[in-house]
Amino acid sequence: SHLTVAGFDIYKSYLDVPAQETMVAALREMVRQAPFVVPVTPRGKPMSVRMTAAGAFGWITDRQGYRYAPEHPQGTPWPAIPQQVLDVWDALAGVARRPECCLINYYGEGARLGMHQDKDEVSYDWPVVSISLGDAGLFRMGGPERGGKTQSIWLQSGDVVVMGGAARLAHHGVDRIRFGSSTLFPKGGRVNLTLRVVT
Ligand code: MD3
Ligand code: FE
Repeated sequence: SHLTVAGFDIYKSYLDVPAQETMVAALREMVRQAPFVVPVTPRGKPMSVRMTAAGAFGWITDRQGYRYAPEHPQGTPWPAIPQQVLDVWDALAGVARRPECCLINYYGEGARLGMHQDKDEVSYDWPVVSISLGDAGLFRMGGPERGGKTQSIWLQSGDVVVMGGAARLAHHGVDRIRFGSSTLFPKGGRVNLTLRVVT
């Protein structure tokens, strides 16, 4: 239950429970301004994950394709990335750029995210920082090629992952969540915040 991929760093329980609760309060405010949507793949298939975003750009997908967009599909600007979230980036990414996108993924019962690479950013030179909240999720990580060997690890509430270097272009996904394994969200589920430099 340990991942050995160059550039993959996991900070178990980086956020304590009070810090997670503060982040959930900020999350509720973001979602009030920018509600979760059902993303649809370019081929027209609805994804099981619900998505929204904060920052200058949000990652969206619909029949038009995958892209970073300056507005929510409802036509409003994305909310600002909360300072508490930027503080995690500053502490762990240690780079000159600030994230321009905080993608917010919600996993309800049965939701998953298929294996993919994050390749819609202009540069892959910047790390990606991921914050897990709520129910545990089984994260799977492979290498730069599709269909290679993979390793899996459970990400728990408060865990933070930093992907840089070779890990930045690794294939990865979320196979399943342990619905109801955390009490952070009264109705259950997992939220992942992913911070990225996009331009
Ligand atoms: C490894 N999210 O939003 S976060 C995504 O838990 C995404 O919601 C997953 O994959 C989630 O694109 C995984 C951890 C993560 C994020 C980005 C990565 C791992 C990564 C980029 C490169 C390599
Ligand atoms: Fe990803």
